[in-house]
Amino acid sequence: MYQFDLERYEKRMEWYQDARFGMFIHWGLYAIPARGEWVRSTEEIPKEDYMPYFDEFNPTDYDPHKWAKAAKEAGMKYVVLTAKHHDGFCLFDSKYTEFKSTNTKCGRDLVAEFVEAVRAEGLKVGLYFSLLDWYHPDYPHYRDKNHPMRNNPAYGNENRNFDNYLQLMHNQVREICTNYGKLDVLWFDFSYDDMRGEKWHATKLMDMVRSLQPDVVIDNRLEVSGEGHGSLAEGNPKPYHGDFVSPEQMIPPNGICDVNGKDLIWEACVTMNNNWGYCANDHYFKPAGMLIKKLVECVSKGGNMLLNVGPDARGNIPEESMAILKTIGKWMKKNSESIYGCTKAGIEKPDYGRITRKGKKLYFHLFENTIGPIPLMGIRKEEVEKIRWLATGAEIPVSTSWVHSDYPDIVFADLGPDPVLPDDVDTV
Ligand code: FUL
Repeated sequence: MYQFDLERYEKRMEWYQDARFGMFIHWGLYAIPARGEWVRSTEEIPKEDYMPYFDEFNPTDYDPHKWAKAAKEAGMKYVVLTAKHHDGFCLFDSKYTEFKSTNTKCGRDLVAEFVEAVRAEGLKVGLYFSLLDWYHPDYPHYRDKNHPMRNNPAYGNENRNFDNYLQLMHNQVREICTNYGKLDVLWFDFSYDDMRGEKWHATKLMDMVRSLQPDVVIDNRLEVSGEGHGSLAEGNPKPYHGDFVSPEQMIPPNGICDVNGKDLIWEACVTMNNNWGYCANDHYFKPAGMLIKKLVECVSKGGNMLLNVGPDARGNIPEESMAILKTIGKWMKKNSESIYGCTKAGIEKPDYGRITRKGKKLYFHLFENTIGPIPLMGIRKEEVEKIRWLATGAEIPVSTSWVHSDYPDIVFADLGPDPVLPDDVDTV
């Protein structure tokens, strides 16, 4: 049986923690109805009414190189694609189902093309895999309160063989861990009610994954859901059941730590609008400046951010999302030094923004106008070697007031040898 190896764990998490910023991609048949990836459940669509999307699916514009380029230009370091979402449709050529992209008009193994394209851009590659499967006849739909057929009396519990389902699920995980080269991230989704951990035969599954992909970084949802406080309330990841905590649509107030106060590795997944999958009527996109600040916030609390796009049925990332990615990329070009390889500063956040840190460098992110001259709190004046604007390298006269822009500007403070932190509040 697989043995948890702390040293190996720390090693495999290095790139992931340095990366800090990744792209999530939710894409599947649900891009056609264009009402989000949960459409089959929220609208309780029976299988026969969902199958026309399968018959129709033909993403003629699918070019994962474009996606990978967009991620790279935005400063993202890894990309995670939904190999299979809750509707059960596989974007890969699984030999255990007929419900897969290779059987649609497009006839392509979309995952194979995706992993190749992402690697070609020099990015790390990840696959999302749903533990739920609303297509498989043996999936325990009677336990899943979100199952599309939950209110259909003709859909009883009889003749459901859960072991068959588990077999399929494990087989498909084996396929994605075998047929697509070295994976960097595996993103399981999700546990609910008593369906968690050993109900999925998690230890067995993890043993298999680790034997095939010893260094893949795995989320914690074989054990927990992503709701609320990023699973903190539900317990921390166990060595067998995940490498990082996966808070969804929220940033934990103080990062995430275990019961002993030890920092845990985490990643906040975040939508650009209000849906993961493509949603034609959802134009409520968050401003790019806000998303940049959220990224900074994650890093300042020791976490990653996985920002989502939902390509449309032809395979194009929506224009609004592309525009956001471009703006973020512009900011990252000048300021990514304050993101990659950075973490908590160990100093309380100032009123005007957030602080990230890399070794002896502190990055004071200015989210808004400071009231007066920029106060660099929590460090002693004598310990500061130099203070510069990160984007230009220009010296900052100590009394400078900062002028507001929509995106965070950054003062970068280089500390001299052996700085003592945190310490008396001092104003530089
Ligand atoms: C959730 C899923 O149900 C959503 O559809 C989405 O994939 C999100 C990242 O995780 O739990």
